[in-house]
Amino acid sequence: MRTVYTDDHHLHQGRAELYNGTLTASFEKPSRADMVLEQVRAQTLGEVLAPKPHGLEPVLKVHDEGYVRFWESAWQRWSATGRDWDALPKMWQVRRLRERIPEHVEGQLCYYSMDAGTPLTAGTWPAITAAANVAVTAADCLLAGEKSVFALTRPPGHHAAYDYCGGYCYFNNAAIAAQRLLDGGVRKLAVLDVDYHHGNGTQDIFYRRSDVLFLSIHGDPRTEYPFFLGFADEEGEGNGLGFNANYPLAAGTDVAGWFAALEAACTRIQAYGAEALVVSLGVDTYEGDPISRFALKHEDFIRLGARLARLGLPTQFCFEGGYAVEAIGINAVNVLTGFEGA
Ligand code: SP5
Ligand code: ZN
Repeated sequence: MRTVYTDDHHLHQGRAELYNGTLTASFEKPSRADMVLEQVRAQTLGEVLAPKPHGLEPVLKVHDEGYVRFWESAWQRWSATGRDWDALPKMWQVRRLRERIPEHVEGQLCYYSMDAGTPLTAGTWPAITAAANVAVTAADCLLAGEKSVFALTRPPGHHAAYDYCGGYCYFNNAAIAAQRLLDGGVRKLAVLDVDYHHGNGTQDIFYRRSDVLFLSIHGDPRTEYPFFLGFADEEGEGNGLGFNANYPLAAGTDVAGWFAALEAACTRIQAYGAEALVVSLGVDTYEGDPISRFALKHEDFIRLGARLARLGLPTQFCFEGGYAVEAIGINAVNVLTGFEGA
């Protein structure tokens, strides 16, 4: 399996996130993707290729233009106010506040954010556009006939919705890839999100559409981030009714419980008749993850990959979360070798 990767992710390096009431070093950091790349090489997964530039067109197909343009100039505008530290939002447009776009960059950051874990840094824009190019280039590999491909995207994307960022995510790499596949001729596509956290952004983008079946297995939002989306009764709307499937599991669910949900999701993908699969591959389901509460072990990731291979679909993996940095590469690449070995 080929991996699409660029070092440009290093340009995005958040200093801190608000965590347990204090500013704590960002969990989402460059060494995460470095560790995955190291394992891609160590396990000789396959060729590593650089992304091709695709401009903003693929991004604008799944995100609001104002949102995209905000990111394009945000750091320049923020730093022009004399500040040289990362920007973090500290206010949100909650119930009964006006849904108006502020004029000031600080207000706009608040308007376009859902949490205080997703900093605006000097290199955020080049890094997120590079990640989008990684996703698109990988999708083009599938369209060219490859059976599977790994988009080693960082920063991650699945919490990024049509017009807001959050959960360390800015542009929704998996959604960008999914749209590319549809535009390239795939008629029915499944996006399966196995990150510990609900893929609220991907759900948001495809919620009213029937050409994408979105499925997510995740910690129950009654107790887990992102708290306000990811419940089992979210089944899609309008044309999309019946094409959204959430599998919330109680924090602490064991490996057997997790794989039971995976089985249900796979059955649903098969019944849908998907022609291709995009996997939002977060490995924060690992037992040693510092911010999550599932219990998968190294070898369970091999089993996950093998199960997905049995769907028999052209499959693109997009890297998402995972914060046990020392294990992140092994866990992510185990899924991919499990897929290939099946
Ligand atoms: C891509 C991705 O995995 N994003 C995750 C964002 C999660 N951010 C909030 C984490 C809060 C975790 N709180 C857990 C407390 C454990 N002591
Ligand atoms: Zn996650």
